[in-house]
Amino acid sequence: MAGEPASFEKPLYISSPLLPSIDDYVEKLKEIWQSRWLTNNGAQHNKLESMLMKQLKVPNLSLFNNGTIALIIACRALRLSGEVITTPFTFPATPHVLVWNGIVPVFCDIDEQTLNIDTKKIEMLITPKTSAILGVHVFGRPCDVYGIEKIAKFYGLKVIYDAAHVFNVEIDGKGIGTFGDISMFSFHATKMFHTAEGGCLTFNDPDLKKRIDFLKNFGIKNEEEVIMPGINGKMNELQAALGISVIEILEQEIQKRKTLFGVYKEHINIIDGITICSGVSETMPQVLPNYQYMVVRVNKQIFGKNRNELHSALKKYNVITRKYFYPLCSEYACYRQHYSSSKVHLPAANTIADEVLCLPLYGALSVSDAEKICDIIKYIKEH
Ligand code: T4K
Repeated sequence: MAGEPASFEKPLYISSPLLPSIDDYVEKLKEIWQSRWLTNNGAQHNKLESMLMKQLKVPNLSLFNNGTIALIIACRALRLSGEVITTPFTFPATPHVLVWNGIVPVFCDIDEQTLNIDTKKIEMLITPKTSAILGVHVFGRPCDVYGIEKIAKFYGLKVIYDAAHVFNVEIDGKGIGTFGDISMFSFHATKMFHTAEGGCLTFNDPDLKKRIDFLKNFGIKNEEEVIMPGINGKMNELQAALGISVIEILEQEIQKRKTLFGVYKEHINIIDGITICSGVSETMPQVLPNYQYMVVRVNKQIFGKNRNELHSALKKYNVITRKYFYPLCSEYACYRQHYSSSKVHLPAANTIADEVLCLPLYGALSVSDAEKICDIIKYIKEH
């Protein structure tokens, strides 16, 4: 049997931002300096908006200073109120944006395979106060978009998707941002495509564009008219220029991640008790994947150690993993008292939150690093 693998010299994190050459970015900064135009619909902003419409295959798109503000505005733009059915297995931003709109989040259990909102359990949570369903396409796996659409149509509900994890994903050849009424993409530094901080909304209804753009710019219509209580959600020129530089090298990053994903798959699938639960599985041939995250589930009975033990053991080898998404949002002090937060109603979400672990995946990771991480996991299992 092979000996104990050596620790990594420097910590390996779950992600490392994709950075263009500094010279390329400086060239774009020079254009900004010359224009003396730093924000409010500048040239870089408008260029990135059109580039992203093509990249994401969507008919309408509005850029934002971050994904959370974008999602807050999506709820406003659709005039949501009362209750919105969502998932507890997500980043805190998802339920928080509802509360910032005076809406009560109602947590629905998740599907064991996709880790997304369980379509079969949505209908029983609908009340006269329900105004929408807010799904999250977790770790690159799309929600059951057709099933959700059917329910929403039948009950007259709006559909919003938190698409923070699915940049570039397509379903049946269509950009994932074309499903539902509005989708939100996050461009945070930890995402495959990023603008350091940033995000966007995508939508099919062209009439929404004006309302969304008013809402992200204080509701200002012109010098003398403010027509709604908007907020400041604008992406500035420095962010947009970074996005343009990043998009130019994105394809290479996707290919590198694809290779690494394959390496993980080859080595992890043979470790008993560890299964990959991110990206697209063989059962989803209609989905174009994006390789945003490498997330595994740890089955204690088979692996011999639980998720927390693996998380701590990996740290000793300088592999800094994350327990996304533990704890569940339904366990936060601000949501724990909600009726829908009861563990009895969320069995799958509670089981999965205790078993998931996010491993390093980014283009700058080498194939041998990915192989070594798998060897370390094997070694931890055996000792
Ligand atoms: N909805 C969902 C489903 C989301 O996942 C998110 C964000 C949102 C909504 C909100 O979108 P934004 O408003 O953020 O646009 C990170 C990100 O900050 C967050 O954007 C992301 N989801 C979430 C899944 O991950 P943290 O608190 O875990 O980040 P942090 O700082 O611990 O970073 C993770 C690792 O990445 C670090 O261990 C090291 C590495 N890293 C991080 C940064 C910031 C770098 O190497 N360089 C960096 O600049 O939330």
